[in-house]
Amino acid sequence: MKITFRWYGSGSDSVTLSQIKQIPGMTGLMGFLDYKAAGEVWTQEEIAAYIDEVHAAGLECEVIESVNVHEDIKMGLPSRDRYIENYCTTIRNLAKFGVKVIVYNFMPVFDWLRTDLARVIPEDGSNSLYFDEAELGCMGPLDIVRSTIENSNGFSLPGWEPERLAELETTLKRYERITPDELRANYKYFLDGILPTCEECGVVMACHPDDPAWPIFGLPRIAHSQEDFDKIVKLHDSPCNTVCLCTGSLGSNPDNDIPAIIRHFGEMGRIGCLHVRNIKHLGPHKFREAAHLSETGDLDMYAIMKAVHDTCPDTYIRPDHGRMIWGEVGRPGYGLYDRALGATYLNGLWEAIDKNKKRG
Ligand code: CS2
Ligand code: MN
Repeated sequence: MKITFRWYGSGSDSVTLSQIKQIPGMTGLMGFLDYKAAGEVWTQEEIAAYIDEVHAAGLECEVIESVNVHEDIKMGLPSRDRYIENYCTTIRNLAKFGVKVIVYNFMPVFDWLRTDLARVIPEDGSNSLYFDEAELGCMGPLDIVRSTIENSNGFSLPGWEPERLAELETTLKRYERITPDELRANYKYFLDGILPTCEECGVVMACHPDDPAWPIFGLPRIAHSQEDFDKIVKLHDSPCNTVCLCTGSLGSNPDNDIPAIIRHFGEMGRIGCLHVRNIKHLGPHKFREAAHLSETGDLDMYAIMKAVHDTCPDTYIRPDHGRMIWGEVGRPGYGLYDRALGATYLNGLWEAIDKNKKRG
């Protein structure tokens, strides 16, 4: 297992590479060029500038998260071919710099969605990302976009890039006519277009689940359960067609048995990487992001790490979103302290599982 950290680039992240390097056991990043709009080619110069800086700090960059998929591809518009071609060029360019896994998602319009980016956790006074569908009830998509951007402490948020949201109303209208099966057909067209390039360059695509793990605003969503991902991996049967198994996203729905899902796709060789974090269920369609420690949430982190160790031990893992603790101000979910604690905890679980197994 390689433990990694998400980093948005100098100038765009409150956390520095030297801080990341000092987290025990940290091997590298899940890297991101946060200024690239969905559909644009990532040039070799741009990739080199980012990756050279990461390497100079003594860290690896074998995973990229995300290369976002243009909305025209998801909607199946004629312009999709041009964007798929661009995507293939980006894959080739990233492969030249040693990138092995590309994370992406196929969620219409919104990436992750929360109703509060800094809900105080009464037990300890820290705060974290929070979702309550009842609060969403009185908010339309435009209200949620406005409040998410206003409350992000001045940082851009992944999945909430202004250019993606500029034509929100038109896009939402178009999706009214797209069924989940049609979205899946568009997804297959995308995979058929890019996976031969991935196989050629040795790059694995890893699909991130819908977050939260159920439909919202009546949009078609097709990636939030084991059954959904079974369909996805079959859309184009290739070892390069894998899952980015995000425990917190899938875990927002208590019906998802996370260790079982990890075993299922791990045994199939279809886990490209994982995001490991905990979640606290507070009621139907209501949850907050918890500290990584099992007892602070509802996921069994030992069972999760054991499932990884048993079925896909060579994978990449990053602690996912963290709480804001110790007065830190940063991009919601992406501060230094709680994610560093998370990484350390995951490493601790790993060491125990590993030594226990070796001693028989
Ligand atoms: C999520 C997503 O895991 C996360 O941090 O908040 O933004 C995720 O990076 C994307 O869905 C991957 O494409
Ligand atoms: Mn995630």
